[in-house]
Amino acid sequence: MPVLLQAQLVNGGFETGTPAGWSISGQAGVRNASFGVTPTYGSWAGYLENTGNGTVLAGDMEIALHLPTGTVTNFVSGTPTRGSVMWQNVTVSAGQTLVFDWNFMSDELNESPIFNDFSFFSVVGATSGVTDSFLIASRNSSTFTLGGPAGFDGTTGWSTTTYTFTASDTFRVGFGVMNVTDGGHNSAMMLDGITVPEPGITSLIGMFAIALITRRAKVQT
Ligand SMILES: [Ca+2]
Ligand SMILES: [Ca+2]
Repeated sequence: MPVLLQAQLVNGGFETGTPAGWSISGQAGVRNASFGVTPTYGSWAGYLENTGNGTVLAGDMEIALHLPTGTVTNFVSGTPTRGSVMWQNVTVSAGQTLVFDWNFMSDELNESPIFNDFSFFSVVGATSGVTDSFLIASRNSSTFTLGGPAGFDGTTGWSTTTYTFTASDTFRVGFGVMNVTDGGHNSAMMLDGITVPEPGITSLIGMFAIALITRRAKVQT
């Protein structure tokens, strides 16, 4: 059996009740059900928001996440102002996946669409040259259920996103929430169940089957 690289992603479910293992630039932490949204696994979820004195500029986010200049300002039209990011480095083999649950919420839903607050995630390899970034949700592109936690107009509800690593490398996996046009009317993203599963059981079964076939062929000759 080959030795598999350990993914080493830690506290992806935030069940320490803290963001331990994650680096943060801006305002981020954890929330439990008392906040008004139930985590998808266990008692705690990660939480990032885009309003407040602790938030940071797009350029600060790009430096923290190892993203090219302009990445964070080009996700949507309009001018991003301030927000928050959290990240963690994880070592994986090509073909492994990153899986996470997210729930975006905004206090902009009854404001002008120019306040197109958004959330995103990024995956940047240390040596492979892989630099991927994706819009997750925004005030204008997402579907919301009105209501939600105090201070917000609505939530998208929980969704699961899967990303497949295309190289073996150590990747900086980052998540962010950004304010657009002004610095008011909070938007936030909760995260839970962030995992890099070990290579699938089906591929292990496949390897085992090939071993059996090889062995049988040897017996017959
Ligand atoms: Ca959790
Ligand atoms: Ca806002």
